[in-house]
Amino acid sequence: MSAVLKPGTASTNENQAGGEASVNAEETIDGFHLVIEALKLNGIDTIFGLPGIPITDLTRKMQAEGLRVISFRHEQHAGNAAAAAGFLTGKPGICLTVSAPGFLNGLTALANATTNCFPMILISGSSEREIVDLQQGDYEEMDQLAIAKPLCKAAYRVLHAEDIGIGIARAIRSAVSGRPGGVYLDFPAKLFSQAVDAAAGRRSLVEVVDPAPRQIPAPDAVQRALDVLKGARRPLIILGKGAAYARADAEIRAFIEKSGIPYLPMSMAKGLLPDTHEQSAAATRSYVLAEADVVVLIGARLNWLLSHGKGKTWGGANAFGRKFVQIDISPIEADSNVPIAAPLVGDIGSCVGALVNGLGAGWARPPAEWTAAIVERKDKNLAKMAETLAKNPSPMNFQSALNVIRDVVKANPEAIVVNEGANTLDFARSIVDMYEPRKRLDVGTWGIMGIGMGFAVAAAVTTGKPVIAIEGDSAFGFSGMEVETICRYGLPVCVIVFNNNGVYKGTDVNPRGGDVAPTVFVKGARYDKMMEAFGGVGVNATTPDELRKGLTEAVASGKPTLINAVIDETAGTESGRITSLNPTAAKKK
Ligand code: OXK
Ligand code: ADP
Repeated sequence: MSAVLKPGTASTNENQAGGEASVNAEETIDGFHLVIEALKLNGIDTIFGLPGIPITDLTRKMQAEGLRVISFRHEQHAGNAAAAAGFLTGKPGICLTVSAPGFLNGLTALANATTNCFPMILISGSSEREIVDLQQGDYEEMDQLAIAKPLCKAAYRVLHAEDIGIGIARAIRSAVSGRPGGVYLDFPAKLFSQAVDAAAGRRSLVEVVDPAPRQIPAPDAVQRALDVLKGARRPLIILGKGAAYARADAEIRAFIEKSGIPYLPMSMAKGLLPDTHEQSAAATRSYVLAEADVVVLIGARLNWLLSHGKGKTWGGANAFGRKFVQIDISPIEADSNVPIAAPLVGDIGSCVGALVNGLGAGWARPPAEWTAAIVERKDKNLAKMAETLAKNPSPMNFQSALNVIRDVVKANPEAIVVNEGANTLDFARSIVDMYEPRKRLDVGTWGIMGIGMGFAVAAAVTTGKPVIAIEGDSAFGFSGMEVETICRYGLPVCVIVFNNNGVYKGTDVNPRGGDVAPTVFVKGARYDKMMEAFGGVGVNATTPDELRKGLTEAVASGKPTLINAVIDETAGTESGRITSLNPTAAKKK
């Protein structure tokens, strides 16, 4: 039932003086149900959240009305799940939290989603406006809207039930149109019990038409990009997670294969084309970045992950004259770090499609000396990697454990990989090949820790595919309690904790004695027992064979599993491959 009757209009015969018609005229719908109906009208079927005042009843009613409600143990992970769901489905992921503290817990995920250009909506209940605004000390008093605003793409508050439809429509359109991002929606507690005439209430709901409209690039901008590209001797394409999000898989493949230009996938663009593709230059990243004379950025920003497009990574003084073509939906992204010779503003499908058409029959593939030099270096690095992976040290190191996961992902290319940590992240990125688009979720633009279990839950819930979460032991700690959530919903998630007894490694020593060093954890911890505590499968793997058996069984059975992969505690580098960002470590070098 999705409507309520106004107080005093009970549906008994004695009150129905006007008969059936007058009862219908008196029928009302409350805020709870308007929210639910507005979400359903827009194709939202899953809510990630954590119940409590004032949204507990909303979660119950949502479930009763057929929405899937996935309840977490901490709002940050519900928020991360919503963000990942947004990336994976292209619809805004919804996170629902209580007021002030719950809202704040969800805010990190909202800000991270915005930074990553993932569409999500954080809906938080809030306390009584009149008391909050006069700062009279309400239960969980906080001006949530003001706090959320600088951390997301848009923020709205709905005060009247008849505005719920518009509020939700604005939130959806804001989250997915243009550059996607996080949106905050503030629902004061009183909103939920407000009742309005049912027919008028339903008429106020909005089904958003074309929420993420295509944005066609200007023909002169396309021509400019083609002209720059045609002058290239050493062209390179960089695919970012925006390219994965855009679902322009066919256009991107056509552009790469028709142009013959080597490409480099950013971490979450891995699999857009299989990592084994002959034009992938991932295994010779430093070389191509330093040498390319024309770089086509497709849904990738020139931020820290690409060394801001300048400096040593890009060949230093040799870089003079390099030109960038940048395809992005945001018109203000170009020139953010270095001048962009040919900005191409529009949605990736339309922009890349236009470039494919523009290549024409007369297109000359890149000079063989460029592509051959890449292949030579790439083959050398692949051979070196194969040699490393063939080793079987005892205890396991990152590479020998990841070699197993590499094989299992190859055999199960539909599996979704979630990856966080420092060394665990950096080694996994280059060792575990991806074969299909949008199968890799990781720490993204911020290098954030704590996304692991939230992303894993979202991946399992939205796709139903096996999920393999490759987790550093430190990274896992941020969201570890959500293994209960994974067990509660019986999700096909296998968590592999790379346990080397600490952050980066487990061998740091406090020079003064006493407490252990800040980077060290309990030695020999058994993370697998955490999964067993909630009825899942726990595996303690000390060899690649044990890891292979545990992971293969987990993927086949779909049972929640946690594998404690025991890694040499001396293995690992401070901050993995980004040691240079760590001031102390950099000085030591
Ligand atoms: C890549 N490579 C390979 C392969 N793939 N060799 C052989 N075979 C294969 N398949 C080579 C590649 O050419 C590089 O060598 C090297 O391996 C590393 O590749 P890659 O792509 O991983 O590149 P790099 O330099 O590590 O990438 C830069 C980066 C990336 C910044 C984009 O590091 C990144 O996404 N980092 C995220 C880090 C992060 O967020 N950490 C979390 C914070 S940790 P060369 O010789 O060509 O260079 C934390 O919180 O504090 O420490 C903290
Ligand atoms: P990576 O970290 O993988 O390099 P970034 O997050 O830096 O990727 O870049 C993603 C970029 O993709 C953002 O600048 C964003 O505006 C852009 N983007 C996202 N979706 C689309 C789309 N559909 N069309 C065009 N650009 C998009």
